[in-house]
Amino acid sequence: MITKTIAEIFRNIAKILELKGENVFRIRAYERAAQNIESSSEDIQGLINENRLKTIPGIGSDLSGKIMEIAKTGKLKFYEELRKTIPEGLMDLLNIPSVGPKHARLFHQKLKIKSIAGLEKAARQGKLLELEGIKEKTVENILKGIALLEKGRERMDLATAILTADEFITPLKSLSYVKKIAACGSLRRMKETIRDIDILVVSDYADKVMDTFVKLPAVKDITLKGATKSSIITKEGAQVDLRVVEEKSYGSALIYFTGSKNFNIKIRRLAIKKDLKINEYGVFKLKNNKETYLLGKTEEEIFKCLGLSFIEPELREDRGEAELAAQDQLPELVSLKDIRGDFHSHSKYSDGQQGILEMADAARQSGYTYLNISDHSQGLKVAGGLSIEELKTKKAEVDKLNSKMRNFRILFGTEVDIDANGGLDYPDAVLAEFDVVVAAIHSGFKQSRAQSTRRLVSACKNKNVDIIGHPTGRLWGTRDGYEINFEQLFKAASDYGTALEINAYPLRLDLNDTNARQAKEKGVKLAISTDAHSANQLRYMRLGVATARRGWLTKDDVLNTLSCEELMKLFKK
Ligand code: DGT
Ligand code: CA
Repeated sequence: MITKTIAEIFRNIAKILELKGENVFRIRAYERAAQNIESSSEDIQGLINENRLKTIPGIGSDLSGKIMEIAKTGKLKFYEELRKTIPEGLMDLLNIPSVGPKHARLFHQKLKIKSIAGLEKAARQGKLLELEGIKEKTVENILKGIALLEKGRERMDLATAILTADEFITPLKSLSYVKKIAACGSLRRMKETIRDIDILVVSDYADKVMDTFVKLPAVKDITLKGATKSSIITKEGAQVDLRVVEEKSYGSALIYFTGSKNFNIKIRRLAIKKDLKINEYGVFKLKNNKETYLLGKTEEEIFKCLGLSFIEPELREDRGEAELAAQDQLPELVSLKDIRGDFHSHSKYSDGQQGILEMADAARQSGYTYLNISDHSQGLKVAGGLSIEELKTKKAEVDKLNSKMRNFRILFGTEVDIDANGGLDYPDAVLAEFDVVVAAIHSGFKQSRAQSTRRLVSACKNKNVDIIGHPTGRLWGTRDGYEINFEQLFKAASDYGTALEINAYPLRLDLNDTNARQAKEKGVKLAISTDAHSANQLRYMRLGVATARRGWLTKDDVLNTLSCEELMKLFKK
């Protein structure tokens, strides 16, 4: 929690300074500090206690003093004062993807705009067009940005949902009168975005559970407090529902509240065919217009009684899984323990937070046997892309580190930029030197569908390219991806033996579940990668694996279930 508070305050300071047109280095310092605090591999509270904050890059005496103040008081005087210097609401404008500080200042000064709602109104009334430098296209992008932002507010990303659920599940789990507890709903199905969090508890003391639940520190408002169901809103604005059931209903309540709704309907129909009734309380036998409880304690016994093999939560979307479960034909889904390495990560050589060795150590601790350090390519200056000269230094370091490693290999890789015409940002001779080449688009998001597809297809054709990174380029809550013709991309990937990435970064999850499933059906191999920019972010693998499972992928469909030796053979195509 403290990490989140500090990072948020520092980010807001950076925003206010931006709005005031202050020195860019000062702004950047706060942003970097926020980022480094979030990605620190050491516990921030621990560092505060031991007075070791200055070991975090970018934290000097000034910022460490400010962090201490926040830790002690929950607030920062400097920030409180700074906030008073600009109208409330103006800062929100900077959350709109296409609005920078220059425009926000302009809107405020010339049109007295103070909020997102005010900006939307002015945009719709054509008032922004009267300002110098604002074109039709700018207004269009602002309105699109506002819509994206609103959409993002309705749902949270999966990583945020997991953390939020943990703030409730961890303290409740430790109570002696909580017998069982689990997250259900879209979170248990690991959907890429979550509207609200559903938690299920078994307890003989429902009233006590409810009392504790609504008083937990993460709670802001209580919307409902009942005997078996309560609902709260967290400080971040997320809704959490908690239900308490009896032990004999746990399995049926799990199935019901895990959903999806369409899956539940399917299951209910199957039950009816067997003269049974299923609801959240159990499976009931119908005889002479009388219902008798049959079972309901576990999901396993319920699936069995309906004549189905166990259906993993990630599959429960009514996409054919119940039909296959009836024939015991469900695929055996890939799981986190099958993953032996990661193909996409960044080090300090480009825009990562840590050095190669620290990244490799973290990967090794995850039980991996390889990690591809795929820093950006030369043209991508904003992300610290490496010149051909710099590649030599990096290669020397990778070789040196590898010579000392046992049972682990650092792969010398790149995330090479695909240019506007489908060309790659290093010549073929340079690309041939890498162990693993990930190729990805980072610009030209507004090109036509045909052109975007051509770019990706041409990257697939290059024999040095092993994987296409974040194939659709979408960044959830910020921008939709470029449009592509998936049929053509899948065909090219399959024809030329190029894998497609499932990028596990929570705001990307790209390819998504449905695209990944289609790709598999066209014979394409998938690579699940985290795109980690810090050692901590290697943990996002879990989200990528969940997306793969939602896409029905088995171990055989996923490249990073192979050993390093197998891969090196495969990539020498
Ligand atoms: P979301 O929108 O991300 O919160 O998605 P879910 O799936 O968590 O949906 P939610 O929270 O509305 O409901 C949780 C589960 O409860 C849902 O997956 C299935 C079940 N459920 C909710 N409403 C209905 C309904 O009208 N009929 C049936 N059969 N099940 C329902
Ligand atoms: Ca839900």
